[in-house]
Amino acid sequence: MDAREMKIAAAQAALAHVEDGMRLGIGTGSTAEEFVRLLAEKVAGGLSVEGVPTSERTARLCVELGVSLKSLDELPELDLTIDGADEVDPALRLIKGGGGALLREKIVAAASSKVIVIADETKMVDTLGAFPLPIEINSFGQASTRIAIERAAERLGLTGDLTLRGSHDGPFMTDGGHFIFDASFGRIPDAEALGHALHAIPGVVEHGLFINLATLAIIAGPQGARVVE
Ligand code: ABF
Repeated sequence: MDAREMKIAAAQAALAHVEDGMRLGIGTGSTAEEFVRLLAEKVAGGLSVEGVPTSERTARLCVELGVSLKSLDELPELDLTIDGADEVDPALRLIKGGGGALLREKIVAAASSKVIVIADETKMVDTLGAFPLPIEINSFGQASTRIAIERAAERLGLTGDLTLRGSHDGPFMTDGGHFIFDASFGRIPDAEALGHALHAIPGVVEHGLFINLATLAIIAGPQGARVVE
């Protein structure tokens, strides 16, 4: 199986958890997009679900493929969300936000009774942190927010570069109009403590540590998909 086939295998296994009539959070990223394609086939075959997308990018794909959408305000409580991740540890703590949609992803996940993470096995790690942690920030006062993040991380024994995401055209802007720092702290032994410390900084809108949100993960490898819960 190549990388894309593993993503499809994880997405296929997740589709088995989708039932007729469900209110469904729909994730962002290439693995979630494989899920949307498979879901759209089921919808074309008669499955009825109402989807809440976690990004404008996912919303566009759903519309293109005929998956019916509602806003989270129309459906404030969801049965199930299916989304990708950048890293998954054995306790189902996640790093998310590589795709830039972490704020909506976290709001949608928190509004869901169940959250299924779909990923290929390269995303499984013993300890989070090899993937730079995305931190969504308000653009106002970004230099002060940077210093506050660095100091908070240092108090937890973490150091590393914070890179403002973007290109020569300017900073990357999230669907909510914010910026993202990608923080290369390396291994994060206490993700809960870092999460609390980041939330205490006024300029931090949200961070990509997803703790106590995932119900189970479907991890696909060359031999097929397995469930971690
Ligand atoms: C979203 O997409 C993210 O939270 C994560 O950053 C990314 C994973 O993308 P992919 O499935 O393309 O690796 O789920």
